[in-house]
Amino acid sequence: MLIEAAEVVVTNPDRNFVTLRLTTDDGLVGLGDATLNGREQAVVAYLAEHVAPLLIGRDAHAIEDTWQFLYRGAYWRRGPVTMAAIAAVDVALWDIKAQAAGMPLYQLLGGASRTGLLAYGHASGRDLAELSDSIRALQAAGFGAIRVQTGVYGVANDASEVWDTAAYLRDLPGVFEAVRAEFGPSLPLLHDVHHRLTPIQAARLGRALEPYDLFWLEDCTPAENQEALRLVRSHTTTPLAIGEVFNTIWDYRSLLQEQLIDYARSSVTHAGGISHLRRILDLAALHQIKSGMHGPQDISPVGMAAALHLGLAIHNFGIQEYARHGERTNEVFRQSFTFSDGLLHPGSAPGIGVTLDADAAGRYPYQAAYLPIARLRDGTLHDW
Ligand code: EZ4
Ligand code: CO
Repeated sequence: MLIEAAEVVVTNPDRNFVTLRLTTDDGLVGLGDATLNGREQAVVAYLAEHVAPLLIGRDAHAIEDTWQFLYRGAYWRRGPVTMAAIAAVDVALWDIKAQAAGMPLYQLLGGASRTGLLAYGHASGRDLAELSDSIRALQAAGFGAIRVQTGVYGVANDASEVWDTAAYLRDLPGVFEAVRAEFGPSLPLLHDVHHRLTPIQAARLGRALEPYDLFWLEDCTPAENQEALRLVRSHTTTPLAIGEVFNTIWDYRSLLQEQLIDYARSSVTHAGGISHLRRILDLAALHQIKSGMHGPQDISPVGMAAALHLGLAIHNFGIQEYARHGERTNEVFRQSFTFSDGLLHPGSAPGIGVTLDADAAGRYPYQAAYLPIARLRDGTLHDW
């Protein structure tokens, strides 16, 4: 079975998505997500100019060899653009292989290790009343775990946020105290710091949040400095999650081997696909670290579906972020995955279970868009 066509589809039904579509000589179509929020066209060019021509005529079954060919053969290794492009090829090939086998992909990855995947949704509010409404709305939508964010320490507008670290550190424990008082001890609660603290600030926050029993504290420091986590870890038992901006196993090496975190945040889309993320999570498993795959709206339904197949199959699944897509996105990407009773399931369709409606995609052309930024009160650019 040979790869006959490799096309890159860019569409913006609710936001930009980049999708690789591979077609084989016997007519199977595989999809891979290559969306890199705010830098989408860099991956489009990488795929269309440098990867697609190399794929034509290759054996569609040779997933590992193609992965190594794109990683080692390029000479220039790692990086978000490269690894998102490789991920898209990898997932599209797994999609094809599973369709050829007539099975949902998770069966080829070892079969289901559980009945469904615990998902968490995003609650936020500018004050406690708004936050409480947001949590209730998520519970009504079926979520059994919730990420809690507040705007009490920063002022957000469309493109940037004024960030005050001291106010944040002062206020956040009180927010969790109020949420626990209202929603009880058993609701799993998560929080994302977005890389905004120094190690000593993060250590203090982790310790201050211990009474509220967080499921995890995410991206407490800019984690490209893996060694910084040693200090945080030595001061707090609040579980730590890191890795949504990582793209290879090398970014995780000391975090996993020294057991400095509890959850690995990488997505299939940004960490080299099913083949590479599985390697990261296997190393994590040796150190009792679980998956906590990134699942924001900027990961397409194709990337979400791939994550669900991997999450269902691995033993060390932890939790899946699920930001839910809008109606137009669901019209472009038809999905077999389901969400009920707080659990996601990839469904039983052969492959990854997502098809792309090309006519619908064509109705929503690319529009340039960027992530927001954060600045301190004096104008200094801060981490987002
Ligand atoms: O800022 O997905 O945990 N989720 C996050 C996200 C990220 C965006 C980046 O593309 O931190 O909201
Ligand atoms: Co995050």
